Amino acid sequence: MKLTGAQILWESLVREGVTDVFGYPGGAILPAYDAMLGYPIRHVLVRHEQGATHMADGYARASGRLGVAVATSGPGATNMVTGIATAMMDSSPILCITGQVGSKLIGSDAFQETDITGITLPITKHNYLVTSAADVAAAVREACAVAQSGRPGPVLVDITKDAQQGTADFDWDAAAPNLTEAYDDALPGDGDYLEAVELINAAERPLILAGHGIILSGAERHVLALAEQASIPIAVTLLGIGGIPASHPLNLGMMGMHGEAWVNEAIQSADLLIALGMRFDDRVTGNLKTYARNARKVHVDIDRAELNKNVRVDVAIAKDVKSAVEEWLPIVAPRDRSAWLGRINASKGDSAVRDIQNLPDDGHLYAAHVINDLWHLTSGNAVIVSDVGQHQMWEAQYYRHDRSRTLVTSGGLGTMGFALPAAIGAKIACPDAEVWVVVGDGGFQMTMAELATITQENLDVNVAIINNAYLGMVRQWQEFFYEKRYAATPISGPDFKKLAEAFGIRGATVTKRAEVADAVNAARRDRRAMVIDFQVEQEDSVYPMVPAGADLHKMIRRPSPSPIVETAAD
Ligand SMILES: Cc1cc2nc3c(=O)[nH]c(=O)nc-3n(C[C@H](O)[C@H](O)[C@H](O)COP(=O)(O)OP(=O)(O)OC[C@H]3O[C@@H](n4cnc5c(N)ncnc54)[C@H](O)[C@@H]3O)c2cc1C
Ligand SMILES: Cc1ncc(C[n+]2csc(CCOP(=O)(O)OP(=O)(O)O)c2C)c(N)n1
Ligand SMILES: [Mg+2]
Repeated sequence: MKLTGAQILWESLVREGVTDVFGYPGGAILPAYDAMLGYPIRHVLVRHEQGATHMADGYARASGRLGVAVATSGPGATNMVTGIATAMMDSSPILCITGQVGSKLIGSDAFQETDITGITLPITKHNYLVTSAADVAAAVREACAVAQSGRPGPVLVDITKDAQQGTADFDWDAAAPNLTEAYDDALPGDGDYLEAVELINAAERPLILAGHGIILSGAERHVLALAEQASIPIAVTLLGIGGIPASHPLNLGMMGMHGEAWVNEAIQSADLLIALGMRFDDRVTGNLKTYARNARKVHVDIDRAELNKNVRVDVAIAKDVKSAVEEWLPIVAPRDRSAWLGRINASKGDSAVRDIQNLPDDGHLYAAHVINDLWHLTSGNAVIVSDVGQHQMWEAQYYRHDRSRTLVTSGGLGTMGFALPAAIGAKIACPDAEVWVVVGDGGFQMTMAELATITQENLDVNVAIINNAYLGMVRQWQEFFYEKRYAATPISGPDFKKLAEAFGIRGATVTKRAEVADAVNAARRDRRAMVIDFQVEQEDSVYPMVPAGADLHKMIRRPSPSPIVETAAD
């Protein structure tokens, strides 16, 4: 069957199961846009191509399906760079399609020509420059496979205008990908699983470190079964949140810089760490020299480059975490570890009582209260898409996620402006989910133009702006480490309620705790979007905190007396 390159693009995407794309047109991608009208594709017009990539990313993280973003050449393509790097750092499977100038013009500084495959080489898992219609199908099919196989990640396909306009025979089967080992998840398992299980069976004080890889692998139930079978407590990374139910008694909570104090203490006193699908990010380990010195270490990661990269381990297994744990389960011995669990529990102290709801109202509105109330009012069932900053950490601490893929956030790149567009992607992927954006006043102002996308697509995405009139996380570092010299962190903003209304979206302003429930309930009652401006305490800080590079057990604690109960013993 003879088709144009543009038709082959959509024919291939549709056959790959793609139903939704996020994009913005322009000259070099016009043939593809024209051909798109003939295919069953929902196209969401974004307001900035960065938004398209974050939407594709949010789509992928919320659903596990490939997210697709489309842009034109030059500025359209370069606007995608931040979103691609965000997806790369967090192993999110997205496919970016860009138009390119005609193949004969490449290298001539043609109008809107940019070497996007060169620019994105270090931030894509793989990328392609396609200059002939005959090559489109194979490139698209392979790109879809590479993005989703092994350790997922972003892939970019740059297609010249003449490749879109030219014709070729479309042969679906001949274009089937033949992945090399590097992109295939059927890696032979390195490391001895018997050795890993021996360490587990012998350990007195084992601890599972559960990461994003568990969610990517679909290993949630397997890891929980391992923990329950051998009475092993679990600590989660920021991106592992939701992979293990927060309410499960063996789930201790988040580790790392803003993790629970008792979790970091447990890491430092464990005799075995079982790291599953996590990459020992520096936000997780603190000072590597003093990190978990008493512990032997088992590490399972599908990407062998992660093994022995940051932390030297005793058993390194390059394997999909689900198949690794499946192999272990029949031979992991049930054991009574009540002494170890009791010790961790004791280190929580009285202040582990988390319900800050019951504290007396001192007239101030605290971000932690807002998030805790949001958790209660949504029965913990919402998909929360958080941005980057203090509010992100409070979300991780005070919204208790019991289900996988219900927290979508940028961890590795820490991309402000991610949340609003990523939430749009999450809502399109999961139309029945209740989707909330939790975003700072700084990050919201980076991508708030996407409110127009919400209106145009008639989406029910609610937005909780945690408005402290500061670039709060940076202000906190200035308070702790730069003698409160607040250089460039006080930030003004528009009247967010009026702004929302200007976009045709309901708006509300909340300044007191007593008003939180009414606003959240109003947002939830109606199947239209709403933006709530929660004007919170301006100079509050996230506790506990391990200063960057400090020993994990040396945390800065909330000074007492404090209006908010700490989450761990002081
Ligand atoms: C302001 C801020 C503060 C932060 N503070 C903290 C903090 O206090 N605590 C914290 O935890 N994080 C924190 N983070 C996030 C941190 O930077 C990292 O993003 C996070 O720790 C990474 O978690 P991860 O290793 O589980 O996930 P990823 O970085 O996504 O790594 C996943 C790993 O799983 C592997 N993998 C993928 N698929 C599979 C599979 N099928 N089988 C096996 N392995 C697989 C991958 O190869 C990769 O190594 C913070 C971020 C920001 C922006
Ligand atoms: C694109 C981008 N620029 C700068 C930063 C550095 N940074 C990290 S947190 C933060 C402050 C975020 O402020 P806000 O969105 O208001 O959230 P808050 O911390 O106040 O909750 C900044 C500037 C970043 N992470 N991303
Ligand atoms: Mg702020």
